[in-house]
Amino acid sequence: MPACLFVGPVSTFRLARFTIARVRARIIAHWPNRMQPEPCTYAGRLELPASELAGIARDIRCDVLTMNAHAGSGHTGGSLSAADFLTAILFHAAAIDPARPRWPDRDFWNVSNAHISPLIYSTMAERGYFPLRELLAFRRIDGSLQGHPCAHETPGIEVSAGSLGQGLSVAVGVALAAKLDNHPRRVFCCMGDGEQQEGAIWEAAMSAAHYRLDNITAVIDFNRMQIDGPVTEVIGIDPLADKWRAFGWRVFECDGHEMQAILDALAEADRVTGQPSVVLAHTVMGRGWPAIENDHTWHGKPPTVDQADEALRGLGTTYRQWLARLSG
Ligand SMILES: Cc1ncc(C[n+]2csc(CCOP(=O)(O)OP(=O)(O)O)c2C)c(N)n1
Ligand SMILES: [Mg+2]
Repeated sequence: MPACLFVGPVSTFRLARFTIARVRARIIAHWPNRMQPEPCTYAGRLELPASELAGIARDIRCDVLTMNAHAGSGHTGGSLSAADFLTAILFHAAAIDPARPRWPDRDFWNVSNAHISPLIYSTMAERGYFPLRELLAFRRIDGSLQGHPCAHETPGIEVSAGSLGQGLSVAVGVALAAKLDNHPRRVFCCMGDGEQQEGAIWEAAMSAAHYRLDNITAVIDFNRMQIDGPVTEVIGIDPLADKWRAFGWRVFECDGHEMQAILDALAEADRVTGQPSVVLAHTVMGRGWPAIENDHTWHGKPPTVDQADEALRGLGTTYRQWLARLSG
């Protein structure tokens, strides 16, 4: 049989199956209650203390490991390195209302290095944007938590992302709009260190300084690793702090795994007037699972169930226990 006669119907069948799955996913995502948050959510700035935040960050790491193993897919390394400062933003610094993701007075937060979606979703679920059990549908075509975040699929995701270098431009636009509206909104934008190689970041950095946007805080996951190896070996970004200073930003540096140091840096950034601020959070890729720490090959890999179990035991639980917690 000629190949075209064989391939044609198979492709048509696969396309039809894909289309049905996508339509089904959209119906389920917009079905009442499907992505409704758990009843207990909190509006505004939580300002939880560092000791409590550290425990939440540990739970979030357990979520990341479990959901990635369950999905058989997902970025593990950066999700573990950025866990502490994203916890600090969502559970301490940012005024948000997970029950009303579009609350007009909310602070704005986005994660530009959006391949760390397991962390984004885990932190959102723990904060109450949607039920924890949704994490077990991560990367499923009929789920609402796609590999790279989609604003149309997931309540609370402000901007679809995954293409590096774009998030700061969005954040600067929101910060500028807030200034024009005379609104006290604060804007938080997380980025990767390898992502600093993207030229668009520096255009956004220039405009934020030009417009004296003191309502924006960028936080960089300075784990010194990226998809292909150490950042210094791909395209070096040092001296990063001097570069941001030269672009007119106030720079703060902290141990990105020391919760109180993160809170202090965010608070200092909040007090800056007349210029934007950036926090260089010194982190370790894979932090929390010693076997993979500083190993760039874990940038985009999920653990197997056995590996996740080993990692979770190091965090004081097991894969089975955490899967049961997420299953509700
Ligand atoms: C514009 C663009 N170019 C390339 C990629 C592919 N890519 C995804 S992650 C990544 C490395 C990012 O490094 P870093 O920001 O350090 O993230 P980490 O590895 O620490 O999680 C690259 C090149 C992309 N997503 N977008
Ligand atoms: Mg990195």
